Amino acid sequence: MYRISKLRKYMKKQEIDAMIISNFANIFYYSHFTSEDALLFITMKECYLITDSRYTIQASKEARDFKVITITKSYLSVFRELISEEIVRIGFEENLAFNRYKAWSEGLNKELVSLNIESLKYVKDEEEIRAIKKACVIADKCYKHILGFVKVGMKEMEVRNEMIRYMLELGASKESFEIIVASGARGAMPHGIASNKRIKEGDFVTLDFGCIKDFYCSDLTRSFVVGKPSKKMLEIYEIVREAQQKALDIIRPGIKAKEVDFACRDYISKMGYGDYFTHSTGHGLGILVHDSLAISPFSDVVLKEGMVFTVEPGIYVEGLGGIRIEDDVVVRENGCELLTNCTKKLIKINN
Ligand SMILES: [Mn+2]
Repeated sequence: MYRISKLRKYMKKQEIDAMIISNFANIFYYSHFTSEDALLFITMKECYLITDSRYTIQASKEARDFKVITITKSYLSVFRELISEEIVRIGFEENLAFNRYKAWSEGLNKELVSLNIESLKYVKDEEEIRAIKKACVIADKCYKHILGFVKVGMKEMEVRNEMIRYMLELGASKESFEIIVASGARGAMPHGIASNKRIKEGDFVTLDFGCIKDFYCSDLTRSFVVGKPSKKMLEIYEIVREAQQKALDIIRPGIKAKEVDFACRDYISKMGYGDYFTHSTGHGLGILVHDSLAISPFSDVVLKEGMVFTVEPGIYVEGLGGIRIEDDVVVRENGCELLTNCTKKLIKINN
């Protein structure tokens, strides 16, 4: 109930009497219900989970702190039954589907207020960190495995398929997003998902991947080389690795997210590649692979113990290729703990 009391504290501050929750990540976070076909309705006194008859049994088993209501006609008609006189202002998540917003604002005759409740999930509890760690261990093992699998002439897509197969074999429920396998010049696309391109001698290959375990995500990136690397790419690799280390070194409670970003960015700029680091340094990670915590030049969020996020600087040179190194970390009392631990030494595959 700790998560619900945090939410209620926030509702009180915003003068909200009840909150409608419709995003899967939030439904799961507050209720432990594992399907997205539901809504939560949380007042200062009660917690309701509204779902249809396909999920009634599952909901009563999973969402133990919630009263389960089986929908018969529509969500609107259930709300009408639940909403008493004393409920005046009702909160909803900012990305509520417009058709729902329209139906409920017209049908309820109450003040509906859009709220961003994402920051309530930034700090993870130990149960969440345990799940993320499990997902990270699978990703680490997958990296090690795939280094023994990749060969010159193999298609990026074959690498992707093997990564998915292997992570499932290790107990992942699925990949946490579409896997990026970007080799050679394709590496200059930070989000170059696997294609039918074959990996050539001399190509750097960037793998960006992760899995879902116990409903939590991992997100890991490594670049390695097949054959002999060019001098330029070797130089870029070392700059990215050093930039990432600079960010990891300054992470601790009390500093701002943008300071972590600047630690990477300033070093990359100093080394002459500032224009080639084209994205933020990292993002929050949890039930969603990208949560709204941004480790970017614009983020004034102050780091707290228990926050989990990625640190992933990269350098991308069109026509040449790209390098990115990404780890997942949790902020601890005196610094940060790495959740992903596979090697960052440049791996050269020779076959
Ligand atoms: Mn990432």
